[in-house]
Amino acid sequence: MSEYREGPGPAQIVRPYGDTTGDGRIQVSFTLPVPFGTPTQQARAEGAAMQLAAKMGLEPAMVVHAKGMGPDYTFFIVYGRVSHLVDLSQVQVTEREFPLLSSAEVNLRIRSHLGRKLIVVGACIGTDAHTVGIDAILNVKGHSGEKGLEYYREIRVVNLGSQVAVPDLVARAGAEGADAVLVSQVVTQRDAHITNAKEMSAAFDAAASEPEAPARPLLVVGGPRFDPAMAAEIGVDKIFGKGTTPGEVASYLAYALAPDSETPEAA
Ligand code: B12
Repeated sequence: MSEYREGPGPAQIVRPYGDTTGDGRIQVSFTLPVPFGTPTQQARAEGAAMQLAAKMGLEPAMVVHAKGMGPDYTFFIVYGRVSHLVDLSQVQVTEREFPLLSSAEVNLRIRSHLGRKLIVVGACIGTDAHTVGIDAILNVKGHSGEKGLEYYREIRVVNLGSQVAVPDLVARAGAEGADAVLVSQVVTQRDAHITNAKEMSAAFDAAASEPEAPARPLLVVGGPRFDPAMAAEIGVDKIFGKGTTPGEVASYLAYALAPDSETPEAA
């Protein structure tokens, strides 16, 4: 393992860079339930923030921004130095397990493997009304310069929108003969995204265990604060996190549901 050193290059041990290379300076923001009204309250609030910064190992530290958030809360930005080192050799990255395909390749895979359109049912479940993410994946206009799944000739998309109850999602997926169910969860307060996703996967498992029920569809969950490594724990097949593009999702669907093709891939 190489040692920490100043300057550019492939060092394995690195420190944060604030004002100068390797100075260990970082910036953190947080909110405390303390008022920021009178000068005395402001001094106490900043003192509270400094105490937290010291306990977090920021030394020296400085409150560079403090702002009252309503009568009882204060938002802070603290700038300070940490002594911790980052060992890049210990960083674990989940590699994408499927190749990225063009839309033509995805269509060809589906056509030659399934011989019919691949059916995708999408929804934002629970009380979550944040539809921009799932729409970015499903709607033809897409995201990040990539067309959404509706654009794919061999994919039929049923977008149920927001605040869909899990029993309704299960029923609709069954009625549509869904090959894959795509669920979005953006609100994460009290881990609602995890609870809701687990409830959803359990409901699909239960439906699939009924006599003569069709196989459980592929379950795909997405949202900005999901950890993609949690799929097994949540009981789904795949999790996509922040910054996902429609092409990645289409490629995964082809990989998972139309894995082999006897015919050569389209250009
Ligand atoms: C727009 C927005 C809204 C809009 C939503 C409009 C709509 N039709 O979607 C409105 C104003 C309605 C709204 C309401 C609320 N919001 Co809001 N909202 C946002 C905001 C600003 C942007 C979200 C967004 O559209 N991002 C853009 C999309 C493209 O990104 P994305 O969602 O991450 O999706 C990408 C990936 O995650 C992934 N993905 C997402 N889903 C899926 C699904 C699948 C299957 C796959 C494969 C991939 C995938 O692919 C997408 C493309 O890359 C965020 C803050 C932020 N900057 O993120 C807050 C935010 C999400 N909202 C928040 C909150 C608290 C609320 C409210 C509770 C506020 C309130 N008190 O009323 C309500 C809740 C309403 C409800 N019932 O859900 C909080 C959530 C905090 C938390 N920890 O949960 C946030 C983070 C703001 C904050 N910092 O406080 N909100």
